[in-house]
Amino acid sequence: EDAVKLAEFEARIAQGEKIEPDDWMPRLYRMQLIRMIEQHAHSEIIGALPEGTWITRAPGFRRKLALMAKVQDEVGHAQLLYSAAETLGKSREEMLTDLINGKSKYSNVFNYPTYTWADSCIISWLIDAGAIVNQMANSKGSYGPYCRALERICAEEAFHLKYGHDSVVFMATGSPAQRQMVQEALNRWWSQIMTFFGPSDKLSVHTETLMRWKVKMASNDECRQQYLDMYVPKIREIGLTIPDPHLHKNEQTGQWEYTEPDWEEFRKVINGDGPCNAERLGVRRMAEERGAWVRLALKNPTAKYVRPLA
Ligand code: BYC
Repeated sequence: EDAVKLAEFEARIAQGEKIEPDDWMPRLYRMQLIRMIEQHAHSEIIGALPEGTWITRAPGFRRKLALMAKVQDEVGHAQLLYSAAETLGKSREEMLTDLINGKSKYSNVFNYPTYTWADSCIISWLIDAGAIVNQMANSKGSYGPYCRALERICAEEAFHLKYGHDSVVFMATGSPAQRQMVQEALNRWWSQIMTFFGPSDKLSVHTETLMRWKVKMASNDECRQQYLDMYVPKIREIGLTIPDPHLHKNEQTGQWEYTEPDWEEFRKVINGDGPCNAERLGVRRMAEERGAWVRLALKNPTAKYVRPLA
């Protein structure tokens, strides 16, 4: 009976139909979607932290306003994504608990520090650009709630991209000190940008299954190649140097060639052992503890709860 259902399910996907929460789906499809959407949601709230720490130190009122709005959007994306994942049967509480306990992953790139204002500008432009490449592709995928969340997220990300581009161009065309600061930030972030799309297709575990079911609409390497096509010229156009002497487009294959990122470091970082993992999860844990009384009060307005001292 399941074989018949599976065939029907795969036929619907092949025809480009959307799968909705109450439709039959294979257990593996459900589990994979929960894993991916949950990780994506966590990436949004943890991703708010490296940029968020620059709100108080933003250079000027306009930049502060724009960054505040951007960071707020990222947290809003997490809300949309947690709601999409909840349609598959895992509660928000469970997801947040798995994040805090280190059981669930989130994007590796947010485990690196933002030393200067320029680091936050590079994230706003070039990490958000990566997110758009990945999410525009996957918004055409098979699971309705995830696709709808991605469409809305991409619309907001497109605005972040403009803000990020403007901030980077401002520095890259500014004083020698500003140019140096933004170049140094690019030097620090380039390898993170390259790993953002996940391991090479040879090493990727889930791509094949996820592409068959149209959860992923492009492989990790396809997204990376598309990104390089779109952004290498834009980065060079403003006079920045990409810190990879091997980066070039092979005109015969039409593929970018580059120094392979350090996948061993990547493996460590996604398994909890990066420069800022403990700090990032520490902040989340604190937020959970401080917000516990609110959640309790919402559930049970008459409960007595002693709010911990800040
Ligand atoms: N970081 O088989 P693979 C944002 C894991 S937020 C960490 O290729 P898959 C922003 C992977 O989970 C937007 N882990 O996996 C926010 C798997 O481990 P498990 C972030 C990674 O799923 C605030 C293992 O490696 N975007 O932009 O086929 C401010 C094997 O990999 C990563 C998303 O979350 C990574 N980079 O493909 C500013 C997009 N890559 O689970 C900006 C949604 C791989 O087996 N996610 N792993 O233990 C995806 O599109 C896919 O999950 C990935 C990976 C392309 C990331």
